[in-house]
Amino acid sequence: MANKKAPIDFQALLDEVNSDFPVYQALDQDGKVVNEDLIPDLSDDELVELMTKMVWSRVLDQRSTALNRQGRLGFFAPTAGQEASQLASAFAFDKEDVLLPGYRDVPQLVQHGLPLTQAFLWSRGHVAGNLYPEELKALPPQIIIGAQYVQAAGVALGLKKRNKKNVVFTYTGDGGSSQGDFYEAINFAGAYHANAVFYIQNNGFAISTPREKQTAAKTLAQKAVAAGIPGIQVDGMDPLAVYTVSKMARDWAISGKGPVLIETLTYRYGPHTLSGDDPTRYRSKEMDGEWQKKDPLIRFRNYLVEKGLWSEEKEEQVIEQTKEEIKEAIAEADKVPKQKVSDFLKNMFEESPQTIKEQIAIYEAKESK
Ligand SMILES: Cc1ncc(C[n+]2csc(CCOP(=O)(O)OP(=O)(O)O)c2C)c(N)n1
Ligand SMILES: [Mg+2]
Repeated sequence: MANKKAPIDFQALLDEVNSDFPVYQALDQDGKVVNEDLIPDLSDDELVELMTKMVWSRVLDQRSTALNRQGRLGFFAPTAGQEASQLASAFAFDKEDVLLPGYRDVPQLVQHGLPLTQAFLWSRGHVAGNLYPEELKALPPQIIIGAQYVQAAGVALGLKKRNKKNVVFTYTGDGGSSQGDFYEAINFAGAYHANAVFYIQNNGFAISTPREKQTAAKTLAQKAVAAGIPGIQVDGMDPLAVYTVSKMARDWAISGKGPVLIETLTYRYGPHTLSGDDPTRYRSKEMDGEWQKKDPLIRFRNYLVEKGLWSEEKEEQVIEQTKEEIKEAIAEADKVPKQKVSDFLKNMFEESPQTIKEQIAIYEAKESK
């Protein structure tokens, strides 16, 4: 074989697989329009509504962190930095669309209709946090990485079979995109052209594991290729680009063409969760600083101020209202009687099997003492 030209060029094959997936962006980091085509057709009121939701989410993150440190909240996965990725995506969906969130997606869930008090109860591991109002089209946040994707594929097929003009939207992370569940779900949903929009919120890390260690693939969006569905990367710090791409993906899925996979490029400013993670062990100050320059709130604020739609006073008002809302919701949560193990067990099955019945009896006896 010496000197003979190789019959197959593996490098060329690889380059083709890793061919460019453009990153869509509407606003640059200063809030200047860089792609007019991606500016959505939202009214002034809707633009203000979206900014209000993003500011609300930032305050919720700050207050939840404080409440957690005071021992007044249980599990909390910080969201600051991901407001465009989370709230601007969810803004493209309808109340009748079904949300399947992960543990970091509580802001979208509350905006979709989960009372904040229940979100806090969920944080505390209270069973009442999972008893959803009938009209809320959502499942509780999934803790098992990627599992919500498989559930989403099933729910999406159900919507399709019932000829519903609605979709499922679901979120996982860069780490989640390595799970078997992830591939199975996009493959199955693709095969059945099910009504689903799948998000990968690529915040660069799965706890401490960096994106480069997650996969040799150049982008996470290109994983869509193997499922035969469109995959797209979007600047996840740019609310208008995230919204536009989401709206288009929803339209595509509803029209019967099948699911879409969206990778949002984003960053979490805080630790993975407040249960002991120290991000300074795996991220540098420089890296944090680079991403903070891309902040979705700064960008959108600049854009809206320029249009005369936003001001410091307006933002202060939203911050104060949100703090008040949080104060009331946590006070409501405090009124709910403490979690009983027996109630937890009773919530597992509609008709408890014998073994669970026995356990319920044991705990009820303990609890009545
Ligand atoms: C199946 C499974 N494996 C491992 C874990 C432990 N775990 C919790 S969060 C996490 C990292 C997930 O990272 P990513 O998908 O990037 O989401 P992010 O937390 O960054 O939003 C891991 C490994 C889990 N919850 N479920
Ligand atoms: Mg991640």
